[in-house]
Amino acid sequence: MAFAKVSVIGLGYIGLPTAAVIASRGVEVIGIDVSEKAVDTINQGKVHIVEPDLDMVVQAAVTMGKLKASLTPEPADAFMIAVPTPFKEGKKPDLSFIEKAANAIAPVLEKGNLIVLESTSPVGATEKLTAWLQALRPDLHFPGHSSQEPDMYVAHCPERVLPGRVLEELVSNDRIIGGMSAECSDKAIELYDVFVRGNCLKTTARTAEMAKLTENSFRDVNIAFANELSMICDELHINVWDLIALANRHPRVNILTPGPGVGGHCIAVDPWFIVDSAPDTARMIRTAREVNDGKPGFVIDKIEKAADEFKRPVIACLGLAFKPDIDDLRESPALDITLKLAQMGLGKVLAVEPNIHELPEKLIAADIELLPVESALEQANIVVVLVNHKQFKGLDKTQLNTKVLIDSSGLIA
Ligand code: SAJ
Repeated sequence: MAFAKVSVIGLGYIGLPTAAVIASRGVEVIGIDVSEKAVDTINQGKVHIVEPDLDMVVQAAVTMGKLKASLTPEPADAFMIAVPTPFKEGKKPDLSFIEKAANAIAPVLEKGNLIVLESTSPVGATEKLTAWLQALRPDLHFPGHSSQEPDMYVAHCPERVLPGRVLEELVSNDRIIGGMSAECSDKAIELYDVFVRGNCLKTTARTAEMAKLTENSFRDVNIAFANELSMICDELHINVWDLIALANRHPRVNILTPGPGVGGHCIAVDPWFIVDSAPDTARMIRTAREVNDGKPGFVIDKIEKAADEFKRPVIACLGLAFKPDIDDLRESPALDITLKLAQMGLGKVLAVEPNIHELPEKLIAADIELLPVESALEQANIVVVLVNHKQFKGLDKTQLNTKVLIDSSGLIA
């Protein structure tokens, strides 16, 4: 086998499922993470993140002896880097985790190794990674950075899986593979062929980087259109949900769903990488980000106005997750809105989130109570729909007749 041993650097939402799926194909996988807790948990066959079926796949891979986690890298045939790429001050991409990964693997690299960057990255990051590795290992020859025939392979293959469907999409999605050279792309395709059923589409590293940013920006711009429409319709006293349903009957119109804002760790971040690279040209992409970032404030203003009508209203917030039918509360506009309402002291805030059993510490500290939907509705004067979880779909709407309803997600409307 061309890849007898694969190392995955960063065992988070992308790295761990990737490591486990490759291990399930019989390849020896060593996962590297800086968190001792994550490493220990995985080595016990358990998981430290929530994703459907991931626990089973990890447990099987660890039990079979194919997946092992460690704090320190060791030699392997291929290294897949799946570390975070957040933005820092001024919405500039922060590549420090990629640089740390390069520093960590450099000492164990051997001639002929493949290094794949999976982290969503600004254009030029794969070239930077290659330059860092070349500087750290002058004895090896990296593509584009050595005067001699390269003996190392470097490529970018951005992850594209949807949280909540990661295991399925890891295998079934097409992959964009952009090598530092055509040989690098071919080598990386060999690796992805081990576990990907979709097509591996060959391109350059820069195009692959831009493709991933483009996909998430496309979605962000389209969601911004829906969010802007919802605010315009509010001003014009038009039901935006009826409007969208009608407009979407046109064969070439497909408007997405307005919501309380755009959450998650990708769509609200990645477009800024394009804006940072082309600040004067990326005008629509920047505006879309601003529209979506402004939506939670719009929802809060509406709730504040409604609360003015009561002495100390009870406000029930339905949904805390960053999107429907998941339990992921990170970067969630619904959670931010709920917390802000409590901090503003508008009234008693009740949270309903059927996918979790206890509230995060900061919500408890703000005196927010987690309740089943029925009890929250019983007590509430104002009901705010933030996330369209399936558990809310069958709600008895007559129960809401006596309440002020603010439906940011179109559950009832
Ligand atoms: N949202 C709306 N209205 C919609 C659709 C989504 O308000 O019509 C909101 C959601 O509620 C959520 C946010 O947008 O807060 C993002 O949700 P999402 O389901 O659109 O995307 P993510 O962030 O879960 O995953 C995205 C995916 N990218 C695309 O669909 C182009 C996924 O394939 C990527 O792998 C992932 O980002 C990533 O890691 O980059």
